[in-house]
Parts: sequence; structure tokens; C-alpha cells
Amino acid sequence: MAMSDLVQSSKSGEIGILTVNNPPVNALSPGVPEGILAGVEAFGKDDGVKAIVLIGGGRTFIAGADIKEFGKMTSGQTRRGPGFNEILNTVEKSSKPVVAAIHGTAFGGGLETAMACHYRVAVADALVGQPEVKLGIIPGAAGTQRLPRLAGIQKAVEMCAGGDPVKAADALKAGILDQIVEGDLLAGAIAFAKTKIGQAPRRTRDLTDKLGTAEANAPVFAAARDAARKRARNVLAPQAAIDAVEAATKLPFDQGIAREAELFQKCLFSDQSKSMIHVFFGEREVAKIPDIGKDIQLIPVNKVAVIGAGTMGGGIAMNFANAGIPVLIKETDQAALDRGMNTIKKNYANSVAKGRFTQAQMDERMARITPQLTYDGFDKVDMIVEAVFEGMELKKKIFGEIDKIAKPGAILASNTSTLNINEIASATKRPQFVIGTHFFSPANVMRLLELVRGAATSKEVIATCMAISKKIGKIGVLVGNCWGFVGNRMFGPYRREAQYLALEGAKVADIDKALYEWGMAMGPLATGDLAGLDVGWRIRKELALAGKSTGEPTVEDLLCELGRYGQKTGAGWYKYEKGDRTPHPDPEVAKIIKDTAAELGVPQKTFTDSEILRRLLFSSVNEACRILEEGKAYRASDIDVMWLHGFGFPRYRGGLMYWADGIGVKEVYAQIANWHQQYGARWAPSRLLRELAESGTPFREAKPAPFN
Ligand code: 3H9
Repeated sequence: MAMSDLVQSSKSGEIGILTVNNPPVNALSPGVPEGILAGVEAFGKDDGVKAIVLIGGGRTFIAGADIKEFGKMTSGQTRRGPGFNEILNTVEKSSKPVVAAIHGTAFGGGLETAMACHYRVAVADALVGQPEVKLGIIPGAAGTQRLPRLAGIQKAVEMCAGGDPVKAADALKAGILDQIVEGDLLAGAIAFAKTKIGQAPRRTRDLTDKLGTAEANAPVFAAARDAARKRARNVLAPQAAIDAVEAATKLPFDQGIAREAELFQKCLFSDQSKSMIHVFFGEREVAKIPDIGKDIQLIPVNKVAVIGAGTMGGGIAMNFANAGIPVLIKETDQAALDRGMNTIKKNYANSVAKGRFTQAQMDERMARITPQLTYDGFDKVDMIVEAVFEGMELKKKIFGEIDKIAKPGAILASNTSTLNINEIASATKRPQFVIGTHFFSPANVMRLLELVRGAATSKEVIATCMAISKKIGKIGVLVGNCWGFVGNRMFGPYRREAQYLALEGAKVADIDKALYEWGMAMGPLATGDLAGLDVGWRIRKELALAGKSTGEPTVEDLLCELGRYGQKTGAGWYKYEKGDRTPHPDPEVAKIIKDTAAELGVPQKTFTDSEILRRLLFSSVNEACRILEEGKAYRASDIDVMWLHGFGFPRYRGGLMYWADGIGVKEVYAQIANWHQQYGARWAPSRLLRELAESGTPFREAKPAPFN
């Protein structure tokens, strides 16, 4: 008997089975809730059925509401009726026990559906969660009301405001699940359902014993609000989620639902949620490479080698070790190798101290990293990542060496941040296996992994590197080969303008504060201090030697000449106490800036936060347009994703281009054209920007040149 195309119905003896089949993740698209309702009602009338099992077909239970529907609601294309809550209430009211059988992920509306069932069983590797806050919304189908009744206030607040998934074993302990099923899920769920036949169903709405007292709950809510303010600075949804859970402790169930609906609606229509939903789809779009199909053969990568145990090499090795992949790490001298391994150890020990993982897990990860001074074993690895100093001659020498050693079919990757990948590949006889894998600093923390497609890089190598990115917890973004690639090309002007603003009279701390308060993880000058100012300084010196100086502002050069490389030397744009990363404004720096400005005859003025923000970010928007116009990125949303995961751009603002669309392409262009008049060539509007402004086309619809 088919209830709808999306929900199938069958029977096993006295048990009615409803199977949701809405690939890929059984989202609650139109038709799914209705199918579940029809199934429960039909089984309710069927005397031969004594209990019901709800299960997901394919890879998962229900992964939540259909996120594509939200945009339709907020744009007025569809309206959200009260429907879904009523459907869940009907399921809950069923006089026959309903058991949710969970595998994969019961997320958002999926967990809410399961909680409206009377019982929940799951396989051991299932995950449950209320991740709505990650989309800028809150649970909207009574999750904030049913979850505290099952799991208590503390757990409900944690899950609804934090959004992280919970493993089956923890969910069992918390009372969200009733049983973990070993072996076949459906068989286990049927067996469980049989034990409930004839019993009055346990309805979540009627449970009150875990709701606690106002006195006991007050500190829990206060602490949660405080933690959410810190963890999700400026974000509305986590606070709204806590308000909704609090309503569960103060209002009867149905009034609690009404309060939740109000808060849900407010969040759904907020700019923050629209931005975060844009990001959700952008993060999935980025993995799609137009000329590479899903059928492409991946290269198995089970063992890796990294060349260079410096800050980057060490961080890169940690990524593989964390993902369970053994990794060789090579240095040229023992002292550097020891230093690198000590840094890795220190980083891991910090994570253990912070409770991120256990000492035993740290030991396992350390054991996966083999330090060495030779190329021993390099002939057996599937991928080699070179992470030595940024110098073409050195990189070519190394690629020439590994070309002779690496086994046929091994991926040869360079962690270059600026250099021509084709030239690096030319040092080998197998350029089709060479690719750029540009990690962002700190490599073990930042999620962006810029993959640089060389002229000869094979599709297999690209697809494999995209897959590996996911495996090691990164977001891989494929970009074209050009100086500085895409990330640094956009970040360069942003940091350049920060320096110009300082020269024009803005205080160092005020520049950083404007960006930080707006939502960036750090201000641009503090970021420089963290990454090390000497990196750019060395690159500029190399360029100058090669006669390619860009004539950029020189405050950072002056700071570097004084040995002020940033945090690592205790001084950069700021000064730092030993062992402390807190930046302190430094009058010495203010004097250097003032003297330089006087020498260059730069007039001094004051700036508002909004002027600071636009000066920095518009310069990047202009460069991003140039990148698209040259065909070095696939789409504007890839650029958004890069800003989020490489540069600490706030997720709730959707990424650089999405944010710029909010201002409007015409206004951005007019301002840039104006600055072009005022400041000269560095602000020359890109052709694409001008064309978009003239035709009124938003950035998100910009058509890049064919990728090259
Ligand atoms: C909610 O439930 C609100 C309720 O409280 C209120 C209701 C009234 N909708 O990530 P993947 C697509 S809010 C639509 O690559 P994975 C995704 O776009 C929702 N589409 O796979 C992709 O499509 P494509 C709460 C969705 O294995 C494909 O599925 N739930 C949805 O790495 C594969 O996705 C969430 O926030 C969706 N809900 O991870 C869960 N989910 O192939 C969000 C996925 O065309 N989803 N797609 O690019 C996830 O966390 C992950 O996708 C999941 C699978 C863990 C499920």
C-alpha cells in the first residue's frame, strides 16, 4: 500500500511500517509530513495493526525540514501553515504505539518527528540533533518543547542553542532514545514495538519530571545565554532558542509551541537566517566542479608524506593524522624536525587540556606521524604535500626529487600560497599529478583548503583532493592558477587598505575594532600579527628584487625592519606580553605611522566604523570581480565560502559577495569609482564590476569567464 510517493507503507505481522523515501536525506519536503500522517491514520483504522514503526529508506532517517523551502517562504512564494505541528500532534495522539527507528541523522524536523513518536530506537552510529541555529533559525516543530521533556533543560539548551549533533549512546543516556539496536534496525524496531503493544503510548508532551523548577533552571539559562553570546557573537538564533526552551519550563505545552512559533518566525525572516541558508547551499555547491562528474575514479589515499615541518607542514601533517591517515614528515636537519614535532605535540596537548580529545587519542595521533630526515618510504605513499619556504627554485628542486621517488599515480601537491603551479609541475615528468593545496594558517585550524588547478592537473587528482578535503575536515575550493590564487589575492587589498587607513589617521585599534565588532573573527592588523608580518615582507622583497614591486604601503615593511614580526616576536602592529596573545596598542607604532604619513604628506582625518569597513571590504569585492572576470573561480558563492572559512568572515552575513549584494552593486560601484578618482590606480573598478553595475545584475548572478 503506497501512502504517497514519498512515504511507503507495509506490514510485518501486527506491526505497520512507514518508510520515508525522499532521497538524498529524506528531508520533510511537501508530501512527506502528509504521507506520514496518512500512514498513521490508515494504520490507526486497521485492526490488524497494533503498533507502528517509522523508518527512513536509504542512507538516513529524516535529516530535517527541506531547507530549500525556507527561501520560498520568506520570499512569499509559499506560506508556512500550522500544518506540520498539527501532523506531529496527530502522530503523538495515536492510540497505537509509534516507534521511530533511526539511522544516519535525525536532525531538526527529523528529531522533532521522532520525539512526537512515543518511542525511539537507533543504531549505534546514528546521530541526533537540533542544528537549526546553524541556519540562523530555531527548532520550529516543537523541538524546544519536547526535547526538554525527554532530556532535561541542560541538554535541551545545549542542543538547541549549540546545534551540535549527539551520538546515539549519549542520546540514550540523556533519555532521547529508548534503545540502541544491534544488527538490523527494522527488525530491532519491530521487536521493540511488539513489547509496547497493548500499552498506553507514552506521549512526550505529558512528561514533566525533567522540566525542573524556576530556581534550579535560572542559572542554567543565564549560563547558556552567556556562553552563546561568546560562542556566537552577534547571532540572534541561539538566544531565541534558549528563550523557547525557557518557555517550555513556564508555559503549558500548547502555549509553549505558540511561543516557539513566534520566535521561529522572527528568526526565519531575519537577514541572518537568509545569509546562513545561502552559506549552507554555497558550501555544498563549492564541491561541484562543472567538468568533473560523480563517476570519476578516485585515487585511494591511505598514506601521506609532508615535506617541511615548519608551522604549515606541521599543521598539515596534523590534519591527516587527525583523520586516521598515517603521515611521514620530512625536514632537512634534526633541530628543525625536533622543533616541528614539539610544536605538534604542544598543539595536541593544548587540545587535550581543553577537553577536545583524550590523552589516549592524542597518543594515537602522534603515533601516526613519523618524523624523518630522508625520503625513506616516500615511494610507498599515495600523496606527497610539499610545505617548504615560498621560493620557486627550492620548490622546483623538491618536485624534481620527488618525481624520481614517488610511485606512479601518487598525487604531488604543493602548499604554495602564491607561486605558479604550472612552473612547479614542469619540474616533473607527470604534471597531471601535480596540484596546489594551499592550506590557510593555522593549517590545523582553518577550514579553507584552496586547491589550485594547474593546466595539466587530471580530473582524478582534483576529485580526489576535493574528497580528501572533506575527509580531513576542510572545505576544498578549486581555483585557477594566478599569482596569490584567489584567497590571498582578495585578502591582500583588504589588508592594504587597513594600512592606508592607518596612514590617513585611523587608529590601529579602531580599525581592528570596527571589523571585529561587525563580526570578523579578528581585525586585519591583529590578523597580520598572528600570521607573521614577515611573510608578506619577504614576498614583497622577492618581488622588488625581481623588479615587480607593487609599490604598496610600507608601514609593515618598517615594522619588520625593526624586527616587529607580530606575536612571535612580542611586537608587530601591537605589543604583547610574554606568553599572552592580548594585543596592546603601542605608542611607538603610532609614532612610526605618524612620521611616515608626515613624510609622505598624507592628510590626517577621522573615520567612522562604516567607512573603515567599506574601505576594506570593497577593495576585496573589486578584486573578487576581477578574479571572476579572469575565470579563476567558478562562482561568486565560492568566494563567499572562502571568506568564511579562510578569513573569519561572519557566517550570519553570508560571505563577501552576498554581503555586497545586500548593499547593492550600483552603490558599491559608485563608491569604488569615487575612490578611484580620489586615490588613483589601486581603486580602478574591474570591468566585471562596471558591467554588473550598468546592467543592475547582482554579484551572485555574475557570470565568470570560462575557468582557466
Ligand atoms: C529544520 O528542520 C527546521 C525544523 O525545526 C522546523 C520545521 C518546520 N534540506 O551535506 P551533504 C541536501 S531545519 C534540503 O552534501 P552529507 C544537500 O543540499 C533543517 N536539502 O551530505 C545536498 O544536496 P546536493 C535541520 C538537504 O552526507 C545533499 O542533501 N536539518 C538537506 O555530508 C547531501 O548533503 C539540518 O540542518 C535539507 N535539510 O551530510 C541538516 N540536508 O547533493 C542539514 C541535506 O544537491 N544537513 N540536503 O548538493 C546536513 O547537516 C547534512 O546535509 C547531512 C548529510 C548530515 C544530513
